Amino acid sequence: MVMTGEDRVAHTEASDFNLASYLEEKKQLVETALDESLPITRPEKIYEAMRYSLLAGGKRLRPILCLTTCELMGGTLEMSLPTACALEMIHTMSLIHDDLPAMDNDDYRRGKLTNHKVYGQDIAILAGDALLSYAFEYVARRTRNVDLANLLDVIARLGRTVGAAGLVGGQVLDLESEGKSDVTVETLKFIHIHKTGALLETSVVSGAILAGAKPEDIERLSRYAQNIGLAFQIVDDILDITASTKELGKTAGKDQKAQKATYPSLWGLEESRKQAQALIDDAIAQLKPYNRGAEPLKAIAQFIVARKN
Ligand code: GRG
Repeated sequence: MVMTGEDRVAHTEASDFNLASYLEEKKQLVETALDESLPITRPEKIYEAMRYSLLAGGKRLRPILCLTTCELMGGTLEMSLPTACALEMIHTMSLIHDDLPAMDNDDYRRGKLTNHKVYGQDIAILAGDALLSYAFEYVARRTRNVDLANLLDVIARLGRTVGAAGLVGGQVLDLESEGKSDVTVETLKFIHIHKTGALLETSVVSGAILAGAKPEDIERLSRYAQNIGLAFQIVDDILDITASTKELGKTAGKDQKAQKATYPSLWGLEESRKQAQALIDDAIAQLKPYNRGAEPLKAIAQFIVARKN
């Protein structure tokens, strides 16, 4: 019998683990922490713009991954929650900038008007900048009970992830590839590893580092994350074709309109789905030594291919 993505998620739930309630519980923790992280002060406009996008919903996958790996490696919430919030601040800033007319030019994100549509491009750029710098301040000032060398490692990894070696580099190659008909799978992989995979990998690995995980565990979790990162983007490309604007909370069908090379445009939908599932199977194989402790990471990997937005 061939299992669909949703069958696989249900299968995980049948094995005693309820992903939906796990995600909901962690999401609530993150929502409350994010809300408390950023009170409005003077000049009110910039804090309001930052909060508008930071508290606009979203799956909160990156912070949840960080909390989950920290817990798996024996760490506590006070060790990982500030980094989890910082990951969401960085992710949110990247969405604000990605939506700008100079980049992907979208009017909707997470089912709401984009930041620049509400506050104007000037404030949207500044809100992104302010969220990015606050993320680093927040990790450095709020993290508790973490070995300082490990904390420094996490801060360095966050810096590398957002810069030219990560999100910015991936975005530049993405912009350069738009409208080109000769984009190779290798270039596409480079774009997605940097634009999407890097932050997901840092989310997974930073939780483990904060908990003081051993190098072999960090290596294993890195491989898990690289696989789910690429699968996440393949599914994103598929959803851009198959899901509606309402389901996505952002404009659907944009890749084709912008003549973007995507996995489905190179491989077709069916092969793209197969490739995403193969990556998820590889990711799950990395979790074998952790037995039942790895149920959440396993279920999250399955959720990534089964998701509808
Ligand atoms: C980081 C300095 C700096 C600049 C940003 C714009 C840019 C450079 C990079 C683009 C990064 C980007 C938007 C990548 C796409 C990642 C992606 C698949 C986003 C969707 O993530 P979900 O589905 O969204 O987790 P939610 O809304 O659920 O959080």
